[in-house]
Amino acid sequence: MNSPGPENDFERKVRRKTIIAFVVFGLGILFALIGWRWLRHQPVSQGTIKPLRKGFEFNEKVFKGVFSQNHLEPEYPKSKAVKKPRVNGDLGLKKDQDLSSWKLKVFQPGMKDTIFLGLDEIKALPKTEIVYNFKCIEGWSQVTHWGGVKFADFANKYKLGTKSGKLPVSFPSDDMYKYIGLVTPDKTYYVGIDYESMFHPQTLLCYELNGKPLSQKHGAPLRLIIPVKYGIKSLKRIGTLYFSDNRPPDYWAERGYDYYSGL
Ligand SMILES: Nc1nc2c(c(=O)[nH]1)N[C@H]1C(S)=C(S)[C@@H](COP(=O)(O)O)O[C@H]1N2
Ligand SMILES: [Mo]
Repeated sequence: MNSPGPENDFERKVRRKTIIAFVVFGLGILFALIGWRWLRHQPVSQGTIKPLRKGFEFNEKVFKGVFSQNHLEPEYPKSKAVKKPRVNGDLGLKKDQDLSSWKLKVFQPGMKDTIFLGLDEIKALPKTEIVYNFKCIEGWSQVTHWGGVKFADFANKYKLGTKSGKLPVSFPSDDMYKYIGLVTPDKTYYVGIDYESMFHPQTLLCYELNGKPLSQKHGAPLRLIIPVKYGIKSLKRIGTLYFSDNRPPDYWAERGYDYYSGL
């Protein structure tokens, strides 16, 4: 049986390697199972389990670190914009908005009176157009042409966003409220956005798509267009806009998506 010799030596080596391979493979599966069970038993925080939330927070730190007011998303000629932009998401848009009675409600801490603005007052500010690649977090994108008022122009005009009431001068700034919250008139869709991204020069309070007033499904009469974020943050049909040092509630963050959702 166990005849000595080179043949037997070879077989023994093969058998040993096979056993090692199986043990390593088995341990791998065991650790994967233990890891998976551990992950599943982690506490949930803001819609997702803590270790994944930590991953989001790390991403946020990295993105904020490299984020700059001077970094612009690429823009395209108008001819590149799609003729029939797709519609995605109708939270807060189930019924048509009566455009004649619509007002934008605006407030920030310490403000004496809440401001109500009509679309004509917003349109009175300088108009800015942008053609860029709108990206949905679900994985599609489309080049679209939008028109409206730069959020920074709007905030400056109404002296909004700073605690001192003076115009924002530089970024980052301790004088500014850390977040802006946006809510649909029926309050079913809401987002929170860091002030750096809101004051980015490409962020618009938008009232036009392809040179025409926004349709109901695209967010008439006024929506946000924020090219430095995924589409989830470009809230359609703004009812209320407010400033805060606390993170405003955010519909998709409550359901496990990344709060920051930056590109
Ligand atoms: N009020 C409201 N705004 C919204 C949504 C929504 O469901 N309701 N969906 C968001 C998402 S996920 C995307 S991708 C964009 C889509 O904008 P569009 O329909 O103009 O293409 O709107 C965003 N804003
Ligand atoms: Mo989206």
